[in-house]
Amino acid sequence: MKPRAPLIGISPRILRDVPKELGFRGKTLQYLEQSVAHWAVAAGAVVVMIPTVQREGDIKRSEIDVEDYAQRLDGLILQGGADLHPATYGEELRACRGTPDSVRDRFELALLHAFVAAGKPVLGICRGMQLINVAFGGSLYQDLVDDGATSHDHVDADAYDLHGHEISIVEGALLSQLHEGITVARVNSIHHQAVRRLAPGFVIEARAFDGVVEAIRREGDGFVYGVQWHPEFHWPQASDLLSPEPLMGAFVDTAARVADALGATAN
Ligand SMILES: [Mn+2]
Repeated sequence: MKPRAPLIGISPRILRDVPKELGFRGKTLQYLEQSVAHWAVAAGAVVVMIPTVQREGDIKRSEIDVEDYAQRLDGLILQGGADLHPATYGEELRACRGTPDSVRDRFELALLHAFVAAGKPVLGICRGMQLINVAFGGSLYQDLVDDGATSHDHVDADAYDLHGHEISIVEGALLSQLHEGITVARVNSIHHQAVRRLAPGFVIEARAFDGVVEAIRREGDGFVYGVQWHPEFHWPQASDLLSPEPLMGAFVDTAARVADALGATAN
């Protein structure tokens, strides 16, 4: 029999003002960007999206909670997206772009804590990494340039995922181990915020050439990892960019190992 593939949940992006030509008048869309899913599928995972859970739903109060997802699924990927509301790290809204979505913030924070409590691996991409840092007590630059963290733009609206920069990978970091000890690589860059105060219990795995934090990992046995770039857009083209496969491989392998261990305990 084919071994059971790990089941990975991806948190949704939320679109509240749906362009007229798509239909769905007055409705809210929850969606995932396909390359995130394909990246995980390519590493051997079965992937589902996790729609937001509203205990006080429009139609009927639900007893389903984030814990149900954390129990059933083997790992969580937090997608990129709009800025977190700075209230999540105790600041007034100052330099955010776009409209923060507190429903998404609350839902993803709850999901993250539920998966971590269940001992399941979590991988955060861009906003997802920022959310991980905030969830464990860190803070963000609301805007890297406005806040004086760097003079280099980490986002270029026209170039989008063709905009990038070099990173230095910390010696001995997991990311370095996954890439045969390399210490320099190139990644895309589609963000104007980043980690300011690192959350307690986390280590920095990589920084951009200008010092901006680009990858973080929670210390200890679990797998809670965040990258500031979008590895899913590195695949399958761009050969000069850091391969996204080792990191996803490590995440999916951890999900499979944890699932096996929990299964063995349950039997
Ligand atoms: Mn960057």
